[in-house]
Amino acid sequence: MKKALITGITGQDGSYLAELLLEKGYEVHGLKRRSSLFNTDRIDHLYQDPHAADRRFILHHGDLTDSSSLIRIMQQVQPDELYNLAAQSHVAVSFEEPEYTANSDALGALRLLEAIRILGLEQKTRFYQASTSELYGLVQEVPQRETTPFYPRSPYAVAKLYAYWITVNYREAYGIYACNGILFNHEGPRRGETFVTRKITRALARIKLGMQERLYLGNLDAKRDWGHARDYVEMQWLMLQQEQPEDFVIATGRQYSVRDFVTHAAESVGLHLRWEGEGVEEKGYDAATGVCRVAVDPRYFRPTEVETLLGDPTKAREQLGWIPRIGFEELVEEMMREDLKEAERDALCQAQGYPVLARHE
Ligand code: NDP
Ligand code: GDR
Repeated sequence: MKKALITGITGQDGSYLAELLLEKGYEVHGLKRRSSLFNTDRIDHLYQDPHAADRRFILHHGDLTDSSSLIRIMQQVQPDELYNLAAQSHVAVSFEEPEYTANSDALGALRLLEAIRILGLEQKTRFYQASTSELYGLVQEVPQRETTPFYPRSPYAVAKLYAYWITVNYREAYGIYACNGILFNHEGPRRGETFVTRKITRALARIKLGMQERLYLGNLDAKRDWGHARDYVEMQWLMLQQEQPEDFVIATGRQYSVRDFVTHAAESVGLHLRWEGEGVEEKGYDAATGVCRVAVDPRYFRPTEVETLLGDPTKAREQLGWIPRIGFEELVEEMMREDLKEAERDALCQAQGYPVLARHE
């Protein structure tokens, strides 16, 4: 039985990848960091009693900023495949916490690669690094492919640039099977609530049910190549099954703006949008007409923005047989549907007098 270790198993991709590997018969180990409250919502359905004899899903406490925990877990598990998905993954937050972002996102990758070396696992453990389209930042070529020069535009992207190159370097220096998946934005109902897609679908669902007044966003003209996380984790696995380790761009090759995303999401649930500038006095949502107002709040602008990203997945299509199954419309509609269910559940709790936290970002 193959063993995989996933860092970032409690995140969006980690949860989908864990499901996929369990389906494929792997023993799946996950690194989770300590938190004061449970942080395993996305993987609770995979939980197995620690006393079960045939357990194939095992969690370990550790942190990308703590070498000793990484070496200990790697020594214990001796994985065939190591997926480094853990990161402080929010671009805007990286401007507020640049040093921590560098520590976890840049040095975290180095610590894992060093653990492979220290333990003499160079010929055993295959390494996947979660690289990102944010490396292209201020784009030098359209569409972006594996050979497009990088120009990172945030502390997050700069940290991920280090992780990208240290992965390439350890592959060349020590013969480790190590590769970068340069993934463009991928979303889904499990997306963190403060990324723009989920923020939109969650807010529109709550507005429709009268639980939120208005949706505030930043740069509506930013363009992204959005795919579905379920499709993308399959490629992460496939990259580790090749004869030679290589780096791949994973993208859909189609681009939409934030404004397009809001428009499609609103239409799919019968809301009529009105776009506003700052300081709007009018009512945010009128249930009688279905008119819903979206306002721009400059607090969501970034000191340096990535205006446009569009990937060219030709290499992945030709070498990995990559064809994204879930298109933009289906992605938006699935996210809207799931957030409506969540909002309905919250509305029900509220109606019964139970407190519901009004968390929006
Ligand atoms: P999430 O933010 O959903 O998940 C990040 C995971 O990393 C969580 O499990 C989080 O734990 C964990 N984590 C954060 N810091 C540490 C740390 N110091 N030590 C250990 N674990 C830590 O990200 P996604 O699932 O969306 O993305 C997965 C990876 O892919 C990330 O590296 C991201 O940067 C990268 N990426 C994502 C893309 C996307 O569009 N989703 C596109 C390209 C790259 P906790 O749950 O406790 O917070
Ligand atoms: P991104 O994702 O920065 O591309 O990084 P995010 O969804 O945060 O932003 C996408 C674009 O939307 C604009 N935007 C807003 N963004 C947020 N979060 N909130 C807002 O209110 C808002 N309004 C407009 C942003 O300015 C940006 O242009 C994601 C992360 O998953 C990274 O970890 C990953 O590497 C990249 O995708 C590929």
